Amino acid sequence: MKVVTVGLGYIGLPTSLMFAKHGAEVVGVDVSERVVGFLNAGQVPIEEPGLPEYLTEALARKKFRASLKPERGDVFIIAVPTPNALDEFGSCDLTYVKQATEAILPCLETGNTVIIESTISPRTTEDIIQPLIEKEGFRVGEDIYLVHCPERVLPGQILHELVHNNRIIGGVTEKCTEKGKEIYGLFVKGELLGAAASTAELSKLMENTYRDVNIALANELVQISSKLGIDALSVIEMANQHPRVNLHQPGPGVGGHCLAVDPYFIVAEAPEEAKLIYQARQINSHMPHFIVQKVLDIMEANQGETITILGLAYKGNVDDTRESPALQIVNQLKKATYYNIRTFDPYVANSDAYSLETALSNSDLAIVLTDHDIFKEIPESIINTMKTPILFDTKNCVLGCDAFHEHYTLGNISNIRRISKRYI
Ligand code: SAJ
Repeated sequence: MKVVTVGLGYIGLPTSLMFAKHGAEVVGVDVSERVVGFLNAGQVPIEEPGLPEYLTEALARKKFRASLKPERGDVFIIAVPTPNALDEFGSCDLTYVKQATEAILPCLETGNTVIIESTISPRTTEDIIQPLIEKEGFRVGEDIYLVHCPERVLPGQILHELVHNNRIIGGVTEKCTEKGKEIYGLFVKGELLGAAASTAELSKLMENTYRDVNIALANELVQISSKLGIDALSVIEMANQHPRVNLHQPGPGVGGHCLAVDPYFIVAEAPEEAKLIYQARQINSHMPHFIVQKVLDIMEANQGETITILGLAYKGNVDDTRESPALQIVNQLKKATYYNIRTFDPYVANSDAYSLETALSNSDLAIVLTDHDIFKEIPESIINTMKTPILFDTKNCVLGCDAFHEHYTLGNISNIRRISKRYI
């Protein structure tokens, strides 16, 4: 089987290499000369555990090569980005998906399968992609099999989840679904769930929306509890003892290219109906501002000068800063205050400090915005180099905080006080 993948990013690359590992001949296509050059030279341009080894093996076995142009094959997989459009509700911008589809059209032959993996707004496969293919004279379901197979993999665990997650195979016809199942059956050990293409599209969006709405509930609880002087984290712990309750964890906001983006695709299609989904987005988008306010309160109470931001990535142990609330917090602090702002993220190239030690030395406040493992245990010797050892752990992930003289979380943030003068 020859697979042509269009888009070699966080999804297209691991998917290509997974097909290659399981015996398919894979041509990965990307518009970026840099990405194509890197990959053919054996270098992986993104941080994801296991990928470098998969690439080395695929290149050595001549099962994978990267190219700027699509070519003929049996299966075409489109895995290109779908950002929010710059319209009222941030609808799904299908520009790249349409361009990728147009790019493969001249290569299509009867019997081929076209798979859309990109996250798309409901009805896109049938209303937009199918007509593009049919205008070339093919009949979808008879000559070309068209399927929407949304990805569900968690960054940081992509290679494991590609194999073990259940997978929705949304065919335009039954035959399309069957073809999709055959193709993913090459490596997927989870269940292959047949569905209509439109069901697959909306299910994918609802999975991320479910999480976004639940995180919004936790973030709203933080704001309520902060006003009432109640520890939100203890409330969550207690409430989750109920057998049918699973409150999510609050944080500095919701980042990444999924939860912070996909719910708008639903809102844009049905704004009158998607009120809760929209409101949840508003709550989560407000969290960076809430955090900045609390940071200002802490700094004011302690008359500090330097703030150290620990973590810029949108979540722990990844290098991805897309939609990261940490970046918004840094920008707001830089714009609205005269404090010295120092950032440190070992995964992100352009942070200010190059080590935890240089980041914290002489600082007045450490704010943890990303739960990287390296921040979970901060050595006492480093904490002692701070001018005022105050921690604001927005991810509630730092262990053994005794060396900090004040330790704030989203649970106790209503109790900000001035620390003893002798440490200032
Ligand atoms: N977050 C919280 N509280 C929580 C959980 C997460 O504030 O209780 C925040 C994280 O810090 C991060 C954001 O939410 O900023 C998103 O992180 P995540 O780990 O929930 O999800 P992603 O964006 O890395 O991956 C999601 C996954 N979807 C679901 O869990 C439903 C993944 O399975 C999808 O494949 C991926 O989106 C995608 O590509 O759509």
